[in-house]
Amino acid sequence: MLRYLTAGESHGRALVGILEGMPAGLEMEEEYINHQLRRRQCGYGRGGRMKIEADRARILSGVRFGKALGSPIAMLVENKDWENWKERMAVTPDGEAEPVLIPRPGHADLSGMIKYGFGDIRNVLERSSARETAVRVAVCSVARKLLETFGISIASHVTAIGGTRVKSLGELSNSLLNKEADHSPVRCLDPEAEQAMRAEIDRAREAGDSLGGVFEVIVTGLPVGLGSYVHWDRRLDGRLAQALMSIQAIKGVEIGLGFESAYRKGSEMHDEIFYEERGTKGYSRRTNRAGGLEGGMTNGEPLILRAAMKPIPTLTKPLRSVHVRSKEAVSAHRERSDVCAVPAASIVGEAVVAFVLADAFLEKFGGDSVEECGRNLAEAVERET
Ligand code: EPS
Repeated sequence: MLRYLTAGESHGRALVGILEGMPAGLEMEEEYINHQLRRRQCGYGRGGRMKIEADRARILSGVRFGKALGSPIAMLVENKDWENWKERMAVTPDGEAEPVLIPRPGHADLSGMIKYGFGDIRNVLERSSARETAVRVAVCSVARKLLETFGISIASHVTAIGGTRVKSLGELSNSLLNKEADHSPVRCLDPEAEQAMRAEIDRAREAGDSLGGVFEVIVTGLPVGLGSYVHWDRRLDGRLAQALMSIQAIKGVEIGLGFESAYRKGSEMHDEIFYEERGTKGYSRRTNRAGGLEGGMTNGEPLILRAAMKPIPTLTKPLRSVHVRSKEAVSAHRERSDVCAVPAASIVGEAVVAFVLADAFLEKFGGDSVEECGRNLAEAVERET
């Protein structure tokens, strides 16, 4: 079983992650991870924090001479902003810190404060912050590398921000798709929509407001049969949805046509099956409305997932809230924040999807070394053809 843990507060000294269960021999270098971290930091609509941070992962264990050892891989991403928060986030107190006493609607603030019995909302917001996704992307990059080693590639793009949605999407291979999306400040492939999204972000910033949106993750090169139909917690669609929903601010997940499939007739929904004597497996589909998953398993078609992100709850023109000591009606706490982080969330989406797929891949083809996984995969492909 592949698993990971992260630790760290948004303005603490550093974020750390431990990934366990990777086969030995996987080629791994920090620059591969750092490339993914740079992608996550981009995007029109981010706030002042991203000018401070230049995220880099340091591998602390589990890799030697550029190859995974099969032992836990630990990594560290330092918070540069820590310098400005040393006193307020000190492990050993050195004086008083002004507590945060007004919860922001839509944030973890109020429920977290009540749940843990805190007298300072900072104790909640520091960990509930999406800053944690930096180390998630770092850790999940290793899973991504494993998938890439076996020809599985992951890409993403933004399909909506605020009221703007992309109209059409051309057919692009995953490497081209990511190249083009990374080129766009909002990771959008439709130039007209891109302009409109930027304008919406500008307007929201001026109005002290924030915006959400939708991103799509596409995975190609998947073998048939990852996941299973035999038990609820082995169904890959459920596992992918859980991973995407675990990203801060995600409120909805779709697979393939998703909610649209509820309104179609069976004849307009299901992807008919054909058999042609070409390619590695003879079966083929001419449509992919299922989004690459049937019965909780991959069916060999590209995996298509979408996630909806709500607008960030920290507003410079705050909503109504309550002072937790005086119980007076006041405006919500203001923190420096982003106006829109959907482009960054799409990179986090790629990362968490990579983790779930790598886990499912190792369940089926796993071994102690990458070589052994390769042999298992090759055998299965041979059996199928
Ligand atoms: C976040 C608030 C902002 C974001 C942060 C997530 O941070 P700050 O309060 O320091 O301005 O920039 O995101 C990141 C730091 C990051 O690396 O993505 C929040 O409250 O969730």
